[in-house]
Amino acid sequence: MSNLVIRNGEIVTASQRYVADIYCEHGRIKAIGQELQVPQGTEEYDARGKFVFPGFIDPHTHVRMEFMGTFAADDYESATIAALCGGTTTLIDFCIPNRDESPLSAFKTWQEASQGKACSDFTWHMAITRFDDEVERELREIVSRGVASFKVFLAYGGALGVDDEALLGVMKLARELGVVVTAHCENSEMIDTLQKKLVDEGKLGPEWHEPSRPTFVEAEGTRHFCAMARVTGAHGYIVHLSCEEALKEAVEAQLQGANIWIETLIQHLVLDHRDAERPNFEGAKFVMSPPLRDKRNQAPLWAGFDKGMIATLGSDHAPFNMAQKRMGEENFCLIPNGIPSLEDRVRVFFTEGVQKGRIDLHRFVDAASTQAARIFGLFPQKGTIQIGSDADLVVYDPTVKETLSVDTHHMNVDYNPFEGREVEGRCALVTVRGQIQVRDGEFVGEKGIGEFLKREPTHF
Ligand code: DUC
Ligand code: ZN
Ligand code: ZN
Ligand code: ZN
Repeated sequence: MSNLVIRNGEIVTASQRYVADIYCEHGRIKAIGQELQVPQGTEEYDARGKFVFPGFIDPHTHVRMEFMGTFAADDYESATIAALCGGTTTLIDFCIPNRDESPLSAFKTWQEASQGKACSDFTWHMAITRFDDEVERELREIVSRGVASFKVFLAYGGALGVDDEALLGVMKLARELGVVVTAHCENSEMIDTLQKKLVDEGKLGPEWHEPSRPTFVEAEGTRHFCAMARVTGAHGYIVHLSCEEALKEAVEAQLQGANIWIETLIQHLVLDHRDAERPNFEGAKFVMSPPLRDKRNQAPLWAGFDKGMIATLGSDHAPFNMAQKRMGEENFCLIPNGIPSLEDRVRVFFTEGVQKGRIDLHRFVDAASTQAARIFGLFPQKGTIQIGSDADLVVYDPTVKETLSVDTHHMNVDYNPFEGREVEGRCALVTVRGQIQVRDGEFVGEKGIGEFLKREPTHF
């Protein structure tokens, strides 16, 4: 690997903005300054007129996932190539054991799925679908191997969800070990009841998915999880918060002193329930959980980013092809939940957030990169531009306009939820530890170089 100097770009981090050169050596940022002298043979890139951002971090993806009777359509190669083309240089996937599988067995499965395939760096949140002495022993082992966050589902009771006893056990363990508990906050039993009622009434199309998991059910789950965080003192992270009602619960808990961070998804910021009402089963493309909401929830979510109550932006990338979505053609409850959005998360956020004046450039970088690094134990190796950090850099040309489409995206899925939407900006150059992986929005790099990132617990 040759060394690289990126000259004259406008460097933007969560707190700084200035024009300088960045010299990368042996995978790290070695020097930042004006007219840097670099060794002979160093590759030069002129970033004049472009932004240079720290590589973006997606704190929530499902690259490998067995779910609702099928498998997510990407693998570590296709997902990380798509991620990189869109500026994401690190992703945090979920390692999810089946109900009676041991955590270490799932850990091995995720290792095998990723090693030698990932083209960007990655790590996992360890999901807990059962809690007993054996699981607890193995979780301690997994934390010692560098996994500093757990995941629990309050939803999906039959398959993945945990009851309160298990939840308390997990959160007490997390408190002791200093790891963050991430949580899907929707009440499973309430959803079962509402789904059954709608199905009995013959309401079977994708447009009934949202009414089966209304905002007050998510708000209740959110409140419940926040109370658990207060009781145990554990650090909690609410994934994919979708609506104003749940936001109010989480913010109230923050004000009461609970250690709670909030993540929202790009889908919830720009798509809405009308998308799930499209005719001819097209609405199935927009079935995910929590569901796309009424549009009036979007302004409070943007304000939550702007004011710092919401910490991070995720994708919840969960790619299912139309043939898989059709498993639920007769009954919306059987439509695999998920929207593919790993590739487009950053550019849609930039376009709708920064360019439309809803958030500033620093908050954009903070929410799409820095905060995830801080919360999940990757900072300052990832999430910023400073001497000693990994040289994961995105040179972003805001003057290029592109139209998002299934015809040009790199995700291994046969539709794009943002089809026809114009975005401002393209990733002119993307590096992973100093290695050029993307030029002008296309993957030009080396496959399989992605590394598993070991993380230390930091929340004591
Ligand atoms: N929600 C989704 O839409 N897909 C994957 C899992 C989840 O919670
Ligand atoms: Zn979820
Ligand atoms: Zn998810
Ligand atoms: Zn392409």
